[in-house]
Order: sequence, then structure tokens, then C-alpha cells
Amino acid sequence: MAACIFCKIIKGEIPSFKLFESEKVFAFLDIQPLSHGHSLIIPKHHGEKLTDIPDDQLSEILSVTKRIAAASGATDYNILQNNGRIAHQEVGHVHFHMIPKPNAEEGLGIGWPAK
Ligand code: IU
Repeated sequence: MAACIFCKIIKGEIPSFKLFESEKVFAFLDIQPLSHGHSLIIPKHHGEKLTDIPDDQLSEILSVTKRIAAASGATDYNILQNNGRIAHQEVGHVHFHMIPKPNAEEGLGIGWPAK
């Protein structure tokens, strides 16, 4: 969708720190991280809510989310996905947060930006 900020990030029209890209999935560092390594994993298909995303994309997103959590080295982390304004969704393009917990940040290693 032309006006969607995450669609622009996928296309490279807005810069991001890219962590992963495949035909259907894109992942990058959150611009306002809740902790070091806070990442966003998104479908390339534009959809506002989880129910808008085809099943074949959801399975890869979960797999990529798992791999990014593992690559961070964090032993403790939250996976979060908000749907709708009341549920604190700010960006209307489905995204999964991977948020390392502060006491597990030592795990973030080679390939991740310095704090
Ligand atoms: P939410 O689940 O919709 O509340 O989360 C949106 C996230 O997108 C939030 O953590 C923002 O910091 C993040 N974000 C971003 O990484 N880059 C952007 O250009 C914008 C938001 I706008």
C-alpha cells in the first residue's frame, strides 16, 4: 500500500537496519527499541491485522521470528503482536515484535549494532 510506512521500508524507500529478507517476509530493528535488539518481523503482503494475512505467510513469519530470537542470543525475550488501536497497534501493517529482556542483552553478538 503506497501510504504505508512499513511497505516503504520493505521497498527501501525509507531506510532501516535490515535483519532478514525473503520473498514473503522482512525483518528490521525497531526505530524506538524497548530494549537493545528489539526487532520487527513483518509480511511483505500488506494487511492491517493478523486475520488479513494468508496462512502461508504466517508460518514463515513465525519461523523467522524464532530464528531472529535465537540469533540475538537473548535467553529471555517477548514476542508481541498488536491488533487494533485499543490493543496499542500504532502501525497498520501486521508486525511481530521480538523484544529481548534487558537482563539477557549480553547475548546480542556479532552482526548486531552496538548500543
Ligand atoms: P505497534 O505494535 O504498532 O504499537 O508497534 C509499532 C512499532 O513500530 C513501534 O515499536 C515503533 O517504534 C516501530 N516503528 C519503526 O520501527 N519504524 C517506523 O518508522 C515507525 C514505527 I512509524
